[in-house]
Amino acid sequence: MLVDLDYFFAQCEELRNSVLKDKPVVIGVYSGRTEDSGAVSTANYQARRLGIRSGMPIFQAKKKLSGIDAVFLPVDHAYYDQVSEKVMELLRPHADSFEQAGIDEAYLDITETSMRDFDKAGEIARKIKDEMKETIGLTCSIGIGPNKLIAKIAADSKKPDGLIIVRVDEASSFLKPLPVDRLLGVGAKTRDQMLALDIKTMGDLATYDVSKLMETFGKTLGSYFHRAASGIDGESVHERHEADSISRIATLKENTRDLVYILDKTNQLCIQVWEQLVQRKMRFKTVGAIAIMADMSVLSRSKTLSESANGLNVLNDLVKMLFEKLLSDTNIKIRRVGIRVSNLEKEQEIQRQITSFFNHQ
Ligand code: DCP
Ligand code: CA
Repeated sequence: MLVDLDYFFAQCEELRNSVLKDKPVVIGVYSGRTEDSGAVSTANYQARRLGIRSGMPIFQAKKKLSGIDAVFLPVDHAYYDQVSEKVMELLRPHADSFEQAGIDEAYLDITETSMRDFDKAGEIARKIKDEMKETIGLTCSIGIGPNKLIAKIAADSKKPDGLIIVRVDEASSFLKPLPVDRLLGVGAKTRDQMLALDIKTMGDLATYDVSKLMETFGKTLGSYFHRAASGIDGESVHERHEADSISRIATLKENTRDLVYILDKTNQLCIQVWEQLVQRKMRFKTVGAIAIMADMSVLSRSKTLSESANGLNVLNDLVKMLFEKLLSDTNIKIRRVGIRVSNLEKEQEIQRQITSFFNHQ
């Protein structure tokens, strides 16, 4: 089973501000050069219906939505990470084995739990969707299939709020008409190369001469495309052992807005987080500051670096900057402070991650 949350960042924003639900909502990564420079991270379905897409320049999205009561918001990774953690906590107990595959998606091996019965698997999926809606307030799309590859493509085909079961004997007819770029690893460039060979659908790809595919795309990729288009995938669902974030949170002795006092506490938290990083030989790209305010509201700010870092001083400096920013945006006192590093990379594994996907044969 693959569970993927719908329009995740935008749905998180709707969750904390229900007024947004009736409007097109666009989440952007603002580069800061000019007011509107940057790219769309994601958008809710109202905005998508009006032509907004991930990756689109923000000025272009604004142009498309001009005259419409649309809402543009900057990404708030620390907050989405918190929601993501709750989502994963909800999902994990439903699986024999569990694999978080992104901030808003996870594979659940439910072979045992469902007793290999696809109808039972469907019931589990409905239960998960209900729980997700009731306890967290979010919708998701779920694909069920005989392997990870089919589950993923199935979930993608039924968004938003979808549930689809692709049984063993339905797999090839399900895949056959789909465009080739539904496959992981087929981007615009590869799609065009395939088009030149008159390969448009997965069916075309599955029946194409595999030796010719290998000639064009290389041996590894060529045979991967051939097998994947046929729905063949032997990958197991496995927990990624390295957590992809480390966080620490602490309560201040008294509620305060005094930066020196706050930093005294966050510096201790930074050391604890940094020690974990050193132990695991990890580098971070994103740093988040979290403040639980005197009125129990939660504020967070985060910063993503263009290059990963591992220094304690970098961490301290960023946390200082984030808390300065946070304080300047509110006049409420802070009760608890937290810091979080995410987007973690294992030093020697950065290269391996990129190639490992294609090395499974
Ligand atoms: N994301 C991003 N930039 C992209 C793609 C995604 O910043 N080019 C972020 C925002 C998304 C989140 O990752 O909310 C999850 O990505 P998905 O591809 O699952 O997209 P959504 O969840 O937004 O939409 P969907 O309903 O299609 O799953
Ligand atoms: Ca999603």
